Amino acid sequence: MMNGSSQMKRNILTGIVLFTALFHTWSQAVPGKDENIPYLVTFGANAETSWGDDDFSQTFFFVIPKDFTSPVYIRVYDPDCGGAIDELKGVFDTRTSFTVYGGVGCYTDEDVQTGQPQGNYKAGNILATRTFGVDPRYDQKWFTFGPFNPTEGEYVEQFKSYIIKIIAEGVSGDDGNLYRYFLSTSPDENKPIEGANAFTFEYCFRLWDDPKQISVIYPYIDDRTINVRESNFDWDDDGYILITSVLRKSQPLPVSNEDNWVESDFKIFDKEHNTSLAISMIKKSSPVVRNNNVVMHIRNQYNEALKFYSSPIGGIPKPIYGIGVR
Ligand SMILES: [Ca+2]
Ligand SMILES: [Ca+2]
Ligand SMILES: [Ca+2]
Repeated sequence: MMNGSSQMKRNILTGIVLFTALFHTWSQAVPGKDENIPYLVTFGANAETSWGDDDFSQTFFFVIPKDFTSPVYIRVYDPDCGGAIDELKGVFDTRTSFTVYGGVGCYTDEDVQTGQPQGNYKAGNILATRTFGVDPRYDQKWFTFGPFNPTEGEYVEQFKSYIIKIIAEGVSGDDGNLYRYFLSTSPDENKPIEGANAFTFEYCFRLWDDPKQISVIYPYIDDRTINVRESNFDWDDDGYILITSVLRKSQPLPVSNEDNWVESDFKIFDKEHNTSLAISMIKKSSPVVRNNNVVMHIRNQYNEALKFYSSPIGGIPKPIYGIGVR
């Protein structure tokens, strides 16, 4: 049991570590460049979960340092569902809404923190919204939301930053909408903001078809975390999921197959606090699994969702001891 003042010290310390780490990032592509993930994916509300999206909703948060005071834009690549990239079932009849939120609660509301599209997960003020069906104007092209003043987001002292939320939701239809985001200083091109970052609590994305491509995601482990439960959905039994950290070389996790969740628990070591884990996805070479959409989340011992940052906090973890933790 910790007393209030030592808990406060730890919170301040965590804040400083987070702030320092966030401030050294320079990447607001979602998925991030160190993730090597081709696309985010959100299916229409009438899709079957066996196609790889468990809830037809995906929430991301952009973190903008408070010292950055110029307008920002949220750009969406291929927001429409049709044409070259998206996943067809029957005919393209899927409509996807993208809604940008700011203001009090857009991040701190407790329902938002669950990472699930339940309760008040849309908390905050709507800053912009648009729904896309088949639209050749935006096929393999960028659509830009904004400008937004960063102060329209929710200020979060722990991050010394404003947070703006975007929710993609499959309104209707049964196809898969593939897309990407970029937080930019420009409406016409992708120009990153020094020190900004992005994160999600539950990640739904497409793996590459090429089995040589390894995608990696990076949950951040805060200093309250003692145990975690990792959960993956609809992995199609596609090879291996390996955990690497500052302490562990590679620890395999059980993988899901078709339309099911698989969970596993593991202990977090003290030296892993305030660092990122790397969760690497090694596809099997044969038979090659194509169009594999998957979902992943990770929770601590309080059942709180941990954040996957697009640019890993503290950088890509390299094992310092090289322990092969099983
Ligand atoms: Ca369809
Ligand atoms: Ca699309
Ligand atoms: Ca799948």
